[in-house]
Amino acid sequence: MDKLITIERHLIDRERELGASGTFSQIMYDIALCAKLIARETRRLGLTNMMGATSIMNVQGEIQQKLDVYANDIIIRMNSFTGRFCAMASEEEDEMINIPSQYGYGNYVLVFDPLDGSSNIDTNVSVGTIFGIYKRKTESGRGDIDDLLRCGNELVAAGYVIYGPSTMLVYTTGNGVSGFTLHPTLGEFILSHPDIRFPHTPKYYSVNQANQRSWNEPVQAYTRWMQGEGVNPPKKSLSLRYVGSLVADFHRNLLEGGVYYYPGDKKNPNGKLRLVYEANPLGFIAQAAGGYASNGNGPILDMQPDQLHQRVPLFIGDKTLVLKAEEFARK
Ligand code: P6P
Repeated sequence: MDKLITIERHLIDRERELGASGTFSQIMYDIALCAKLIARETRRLGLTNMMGATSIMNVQGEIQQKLDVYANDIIIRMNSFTGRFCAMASEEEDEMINIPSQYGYGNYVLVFDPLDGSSNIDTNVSVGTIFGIYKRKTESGRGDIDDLLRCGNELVAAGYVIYGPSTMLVYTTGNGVSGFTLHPTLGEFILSHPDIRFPHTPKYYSVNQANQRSWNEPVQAYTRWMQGEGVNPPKKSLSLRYVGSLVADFHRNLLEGGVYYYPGDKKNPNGKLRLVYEANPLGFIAQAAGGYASNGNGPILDMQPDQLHQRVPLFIGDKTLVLKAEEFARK
């Protein structure tokens, strides 16, 4: 690689372009540092006492993995004292996260899933952190729930970190998607994927087909269409790739072309994924990369959340394939 552009350099260049104050750049540095700290633990998991589960069940009704707790604590601690945020929300926290008053309150809001797919972590499958950043809605002081329950269209930035064979941080401010790879010896995130866009021809569809019998007929018909049945199926036949880790599936589909979907079913009509800190940030990234995110009937990013942990059916990735899901739903 002839020219090393660190995430710091990239952010400074963007700051100058936008005439920004620099606070956003500072936020991204802090998130990048959290990613480095979490990556360090994921890389040596089998050699430390961080493997396995705690005895704690989170608000999602899932047993917290030790690394869930570590990642959550790191992100909260590293972003509380900076005075850049007025409120935060995490998949691992029942309620909104208040900023201790001694740290001061900033004009930004952070929503995040500290370690998505963590049930895979002990088997060395890629997992990820998902984050979204808003400007505050309330005027000043301590933020409140209205700062957190926001439409995805109001995001000022969103990104994810994928802890895989390499650690990558991918983010957008809505205008282009940039990917950075953590250099293992320099300890810096280096620009490796300058302008990520969904490829024109998709290769994959990602869904847990074990749930197929519990889907409604439009989703079953959509899946059969994916497999080449019905009218005008995909020109290039799609392969099924499903990791069981949203960030890993989303990242592969973003780079190689494809769609991920987790539909509702008879038991869980709103599916499994959460709107505020999973569907919205990834939907914002998908849109910036020429893709689309839908709840099966319309844009995820237009939805007004009414609860912090509300779930939403999610179809995300290649725009044509996601729009096709909406077409099946209308039949
Ligand atoms: P299932 C991980 O728990 C997660 O939220 C996503 O990362 C992943 O795509 C999905 O759930 C897997 O769920 O029901 O297929 O095991």
